[in-house]
Amino acid sequence: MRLPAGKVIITAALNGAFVSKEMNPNVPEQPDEIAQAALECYNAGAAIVHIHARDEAGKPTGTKEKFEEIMAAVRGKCSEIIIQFSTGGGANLTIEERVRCLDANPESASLNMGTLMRQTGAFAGTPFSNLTKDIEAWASKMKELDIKPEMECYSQSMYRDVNNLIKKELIKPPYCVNFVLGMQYQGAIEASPETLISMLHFLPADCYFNVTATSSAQLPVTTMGMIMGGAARVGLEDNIYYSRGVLAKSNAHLVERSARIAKELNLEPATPDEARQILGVVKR
Ligand code: KMH
Ligand code: ZN
Repeated sequence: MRLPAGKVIITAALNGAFVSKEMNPNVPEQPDEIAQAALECYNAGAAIVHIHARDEAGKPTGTKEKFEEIMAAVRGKCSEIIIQFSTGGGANLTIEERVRCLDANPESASLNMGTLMRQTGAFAGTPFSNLTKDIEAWASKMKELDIKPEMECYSQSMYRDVNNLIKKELIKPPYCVNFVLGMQYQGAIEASPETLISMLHFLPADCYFNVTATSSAQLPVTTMGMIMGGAARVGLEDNIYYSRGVLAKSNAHLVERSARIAKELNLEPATPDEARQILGVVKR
């Protein structure tokens, strides 16, 4: 399903679990840094911020208290933007820790639609586990709490679980799918024009699509997604560079460029309230 004509929805993925200040000193980790980044991204044209929590040492954490702290900090600086918490968490978190963020009552949360295997780094061999029974349980909890799930699909195979949730009415339309392309996990697919077209071709009915692409594919593949009627996710979680060898100065640096390109393509970035209306996000 395409976004309304002339509109695009931009998500800023601020920090993720893997990127660090050593890789790019502008990655926001602590609540006040995350809040400042959210404000700048809102001013640059983002309607949604996708957030992972870090502890004081910068390691991924899943405590309700930390997510509440982040929520209060972001709301204190930017009351408008849609806050999406990650239930992907980080490789060091248990399945229970990953979903505790739902108790902090975000408007939206990511919902990963299948199991992948990490093959590089310190957690090589640790699965990114998302079994159907867990996906169902998390979707039910999000439905109960009126939290809009964004279904993260790393390949077309994950549409089986999307269709399962739709069939069992564990999610409410309109549905939101994020194509996560180019992850270095076993089971993921590349970020390219061909994979994007294929993901779109097999997308189940009544699903809006967002496009995430890693590293140097972020700009071209998310731009292609906008042209095809999708939303775009940019930010330091997926790409720490602005251009070859040049680190991005901030998340807003990346959002500004995508908003500028969108406008050149006659696509107006949706405000958070417009995005809520389009995607069926319940305002807090
Ligand atoms: N960085 C990827 C694993 C999530 O946070 O739930 C995609 C992602 C998933 O953002
Ligand atoms: Zn994430």
